[in-house]
Parts: sequence; C-alpha cells; structure tokens
Amino acid sequence: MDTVNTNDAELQEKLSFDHFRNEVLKDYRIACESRETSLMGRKEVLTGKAKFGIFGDGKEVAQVAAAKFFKPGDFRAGYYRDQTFMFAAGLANVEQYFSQLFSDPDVNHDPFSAGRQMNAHFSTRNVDENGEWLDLANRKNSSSDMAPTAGQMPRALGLALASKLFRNSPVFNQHKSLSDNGNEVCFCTIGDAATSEGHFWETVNAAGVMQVPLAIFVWDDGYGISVPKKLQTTKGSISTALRGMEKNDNTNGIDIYKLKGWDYAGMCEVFEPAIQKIRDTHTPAIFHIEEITQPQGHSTSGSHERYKKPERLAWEKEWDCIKQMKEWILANALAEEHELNDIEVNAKLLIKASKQKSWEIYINPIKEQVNTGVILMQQLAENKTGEGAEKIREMAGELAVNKLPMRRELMKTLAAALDIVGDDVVSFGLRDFYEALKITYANLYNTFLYNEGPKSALKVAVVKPVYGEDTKLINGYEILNKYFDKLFESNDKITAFGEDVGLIGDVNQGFSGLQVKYGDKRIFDTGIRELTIMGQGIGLALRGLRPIAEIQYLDYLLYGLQPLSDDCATTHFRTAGGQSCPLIVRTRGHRLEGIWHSGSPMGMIIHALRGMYVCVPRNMVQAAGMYNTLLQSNDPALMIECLNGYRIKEKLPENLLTYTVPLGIPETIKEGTDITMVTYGATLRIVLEAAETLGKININCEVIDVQTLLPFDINHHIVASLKKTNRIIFIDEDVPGGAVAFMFNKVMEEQGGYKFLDVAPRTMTAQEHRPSYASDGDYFSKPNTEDVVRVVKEMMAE
Ligand SMILES: Cc1ncc(C[n+]2csc(CCOP(=O)(O)OP(=O)(O)O)c2C)c(N)n1
Repeated sequence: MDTVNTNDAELQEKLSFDHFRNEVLKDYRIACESRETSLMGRKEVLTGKAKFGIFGDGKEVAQVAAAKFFKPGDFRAGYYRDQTFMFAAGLANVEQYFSQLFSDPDVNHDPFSAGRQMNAHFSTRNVDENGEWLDLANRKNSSSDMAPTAGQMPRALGLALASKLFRNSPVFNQHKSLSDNGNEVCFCTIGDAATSEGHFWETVNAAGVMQVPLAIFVWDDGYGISVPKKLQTTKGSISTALRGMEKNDNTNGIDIYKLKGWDYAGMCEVFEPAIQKIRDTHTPAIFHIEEITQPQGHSTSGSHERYKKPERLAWEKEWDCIKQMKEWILANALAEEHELNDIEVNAKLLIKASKQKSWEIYINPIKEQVNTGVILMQQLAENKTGEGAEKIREMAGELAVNKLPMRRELMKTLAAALDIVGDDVVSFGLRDFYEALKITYANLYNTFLYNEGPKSALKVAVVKPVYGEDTKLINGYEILNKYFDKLFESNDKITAFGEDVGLIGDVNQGFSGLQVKYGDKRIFDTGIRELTIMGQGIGLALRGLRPIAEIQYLDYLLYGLQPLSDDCATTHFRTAGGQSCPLIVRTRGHRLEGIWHSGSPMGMIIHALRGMYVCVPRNMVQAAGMYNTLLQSNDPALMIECLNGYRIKEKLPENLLTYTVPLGIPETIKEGTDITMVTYGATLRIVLEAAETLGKININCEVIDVQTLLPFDINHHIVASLKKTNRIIFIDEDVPGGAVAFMFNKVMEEQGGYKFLDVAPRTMTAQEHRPSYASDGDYFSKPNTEDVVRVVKEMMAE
C-alpha cells in the first residue's frame, strides 16, 4: 500500500509540475509573440503600411501574469499598452492586432473597432447585431479603449460597481446572464504618468469609499512620453503617494501592492490571492508595477534616446522582462535553453505570417477596386480623344503602379477623371462605379453613431398620453416622482444615483421616498464627483443595467463632459456597433440665478455629444414620455429638465409607463400664419407669452417646441411651417451662435428653408456673458418677452 501511495504522490507531483511548467512556457510563448508583434508593428509603420503605432513591449510579463486570474464575467478597462493581456486572455489574436494597425475597416478583421481606432485600442462586444445583451457573465469582457490618458478610469469604477450592485440587490441579482452574484472583477490598467490626471484620483477615492471590485494595475516605466515621474507624482511613487487611502482593519480604502515588472514568479504569487480577495470582498486594490521598460520608446513618433540617458537605456536592456523571465525559467530548470530558443524562433515566424495575412486581407479588396477603377478609366480614355483622354490614361497608370493604394487615392483619382469627363453621360460606368464606392465607403466609415437597428430610439412606437376625465393638476416634480416610482417597480434594471439623489430623493424631489421603497442599491447618493458619476453610469450601462446618473444642475455637466464626450458618445461608433452604452444622464437647467446656476450652454453640449441624444422637454409630462422612449432603446441620452418647471401644474397621464414622446419630432404648440417661432425648454414659456401679446396686435405667431436637439426635426416639420409663414425666428437662452445657430443651419441648409423666406431670418439668444445675479440680472441677460415682441414686430415691419 505504501508503495502505491508513494507512486500516486509522485505521479501527482509530476502532473502538477508538468502543468506548472506548461503554464510557464505558454506564458513565455505569449510574451515572446507579443514582443515580436511590437517589433514587427513598428516596422510596418516605418515602412509606411500603417499610420502610427503604439506598442506593449516591456509590459509582457506583468500582463501574462495578470491575465492568468482574469475570469469569464470579468471586465477590462485599460489603455493602449495591453496587447499581451488581450492575447493571454484569449480576447485578441495577432492577425486582428495587425488588421487594426492597418486600419482595416472590416469588422471581421478588426473586431475591436473596424479600423475606427488606432492600434491597440481593444474591445469585446456586449450586444449582438440586434442590440440584445450578450451573456456577459460567461465571457471575458473588455470595454473599449480610448486615447485620452486616464479616460478609462471613470468607466472602470462603474464596471466594478456593477458587481457590487448585482451582488447586493436581489432585484439585479436575478440577471444571471449579466453577473454571477457580483463575482466579477474589473481589471483596470494605467500608465504611471497618467495617474497624474484628476480622473485617477477621483476614481481611486470613489472606489475606496464604495468598496468595489476594482484591480488597478499601474504600469510604471518611469516616464510619460519624456516627462519623468519625479515631475508627475508626489514623492515620485504612486503607491507611496496613495498610502493615506490604504485600507486598514476597520476602515474602507484600497489595498496597495508594490511589485517588479520583470518578476514573473513574484507577480503570480501576489496576484492570485490578491485578485481572489478583490473578488470575494470587493475591496479595491492597486498593483504598482515598477521597473517596467519600454524597449522601443513611447510610440512610432519620436525616439526615447532623446530623453533617456545611456545608463537608463542600458538598465532597460538588462532588466527587460522577457530576458529576466528566460533566466528565471533556466535557473529553475523548467526548460532547456534550446526549448526557449525554439519558442522565440516560432514566435517570429508566427508573427511574420500573421502580419502578412492581415495585410493581404486588408489590401486585396482595395486592390480589386483599384483594378476596376483603372480598367474603367482606361476604357474611358480609349473612347475619348485629346488632352483629357491623355490625362485620364496617365492617372490610371499612376494608380495602377501604386503599391500601397488607399481608398482615398482611388476616390481622388476617380473624381479627377470624372471632372475631366464633365457631364458626359457616357462615362463607361466610371460614374456609377464612383457613386457606388461612395456608398460602400460611407458604410465603412460613417455608420454606427447611433443604433440603427431594432434598438434605435427612433423606431420606438409612439403612444399618446391618456388622461382621465377628472384628472387633477399636480406639480411637475410630482409627475416625475410618480413616474419614477412606477418605473422602479416595473423595470428591474433601473438604478439612479448622484448627489443628494438617495436619502432626500434629489434636490427637486423626483426620487423622493423611493430609496426607502426600492433600496439603496437602486437609488443612492454619491460624493460630489460629476466626472466619476458619469463614469459610474457608463460602466453600469456597459454591463447591461439601465442607469440614470444625475448631474445636479446643468452648469456642472462641464465636470462630467469629458467621459460623456470621449467615451459614452463614441462607444457605439468606435466599436462599430459592438458595444452599447444606454446611459441616461438626468439634469435640470435653464433659467435660475447667477453665473453658475443659470447656464444653458446648449451649443457646447450638442456639439460635444454627437452619439448621444439631447432631450429638452418643456415640462415633466414630456420628460417622462422621453424617458419611456429612451428606455426602449440602447442609445445614451442627456435629459435636461426645466428647473423652473417642477412647480408648474400638469395633468398626470394614466398610462404613465407606456406613453412615449418620439425623439426628433417637434410639436406645434400654437398655430399661426405670420411667423414661425422655434424654441424649446424654459424659453418656450416666454415665447408663448410673447405670442399672446403679439396676437393682440394681430400678429399671428406659430410656436414650435423642438423637444429634442439631438436628433433635430427628422421629418422637417419646421420648414413646413415656414412654407406657410415665410418668416422664422429661432430663440433660446444659449450664447449667440450656440444652439440657435445649429437649429438655423438645420432648417436653412438641410431643410432648404431659405427658399421660403420673405424677410431675413433671425436668431435671439442670451447675451454673450454669463447671466448677472438675481431676477434683474436674468431679465437683462436672457431673452425676455419684451425683446421677443420687439424683434418680431421689426420682422413684421420689414
Ligand atoms: C488627456 C491626454 N493628454 C495627453 C495625451 C498625450 N499622451 C499620450 S500618452 C502620454 C504619456 C502617457 O504616459 P503613461 O501614462 O506613463 O503611459 P505609457 O505610455 O508610458 O505607458 C501622453 C502625454 C493624451 N493621450 N491624453
């Protein structure tokens, strides 16, 4: 018996040794393949096949070690250095990597961004082609990377917070395809220099306060491009600087680990229990990974010899993580040197072949289109005479010998040839070919800003509000309060949060009493941190919940604008529809008092947020209907409720949860024949007042509420009014040239409104400066009824 036992034990030991050895060699292989990818990637840029390259060399070993503990359900929120992590997690392969480097717009080749993002900006899908949520709990996930440094941090907070909400809310916990009891960790990566951004600090503080499963890896190579960390970080060390946030036995906070980026064994040993602790306890942690190198420098633009001293460069060579890992493997007799050499040689071969394959699948469709273009141009030239024919032949020849043709060169050449042909209808198919390519290329490059399929907000059926016979009038805020109550009851993915949203139910009582009823995992307070409130919303939305994230007053949206503009608004576009982020940002704005409470910076907002919808409801019944519409779709939106509308009386619809207000459909609030007045939100009441005054002197105004600025009047309702009145004025309380200019442009240019004008069109806005304080300040800073009456009279007299 003894002998048998010993053999068993030996066998067991051997098996686990073999398993361990295989794991180590697999990691070594991935590290080598990733390094070769970086080396080859740089060459491809320098030889002109790719535009720009930024690579993950020097971070390979830390990333294979971290990826070992990345499980199905987990999320990554990282940045452009993470190729090794993505390879090791099985979320990217080398061919896909090169396809993105070549900006291949075919989503089957570059599944991360369909050529819309520069290289090493990864993502995985969270929805299928119809916008239905995928089973995120059973797959490894990556949110979509972006270039602004630390931009991933606010989103990472939300991705981690989702686990906490899923675990602790029985309502959310039912969604087993989205979360396995909140066991998911968000792996967040950031460069050492990017920790200087406010985004980093706000995120770490919020994670420490909320206790969410966030694992932050700081890849510390000592520089932010050329600026060393002594100029970036207090005490030159992010882990030292963060010590005050460290969790102790009886406090909240974060765990802090310090590791060396070349120490494979050391990192594996620490990561395993540390990540498990994050998973189990939702205590966030920072892994400060020091002594990382950057063998090829920051990117293909510029060389690091310019700012790194020779000693540093020599140190980087010696402490290269792959070199160190090899030495460790040999020292521990896990492989013979020739085995490791074979791995290195095979890595080179694999990368070369993969790169070549990606190049061919990228370039061949272009070459085919170029060939067709060349043939058509040659045919055209043969059937023409004179100088033009010669020029076309010459251009076709130049295109034919271009070894690295791009689509734009093809289009430029075709356009030039067609210019020579002029309006000659017999262009031997060249014009048709050109027009067809325009459509093909627009589909490749200009699609997916919004959902266009079944989850488009524009496809939501219109249901009118229904009113009972003796419906009483109640305050606007009560309409919303009753609406949200029903919404939380019926929709098990809704969560709302922000400053003063939980306990007191927001400053205007929209959520009043609802935290008690639905729990503090569904309606809750946050710190004063608009940036990460937005990031929190983005992360929750990416994980399949339906967050309503509050910005207390519209003026403070500026603090949260960057993640909305760079991240949320571009998510669907930059993943070519692979990811949806149905965040609703709720705020209240327009006329109140003073410089920071009365803003209505609508021009700034709508230009920063293409990719989101911007709703400007005139009252709370309209607002609730818009919420209903948005919640049936997958696109993100900003809802700006009228601050001075909460105490205006409205009738409560009976079908509160089912009526919808369509987006992009203006409503004529008052019919008239003399002039079209286009406005929205709080200004609408002023315009209606002016219209009444003008009516008394027989000027019959038509007043239109645009309802949503994005989208804007999709059925050209406004120009139909202009055809009748032949006069138009656009009025809002933004600065001159702000949202009124946007509306003006839409109606005059897109809708062809200029053709129906009898007098010059006008815009009326607030003054250029911020409003002065109190009611008089408001009167003289924002458009008022008297101003509107005066301008309309002038227009009528023209
Ligand atoms: C908001 C923003 N500012 C500046 C840049 C330009 N930039 C790109 S990378 C970089 C340095 C980042 O250094 P670090 O965070 O240490 O990451 P590393 O590239 O060294 O891995 C800078 C300044 C940017 N992308 N985004």
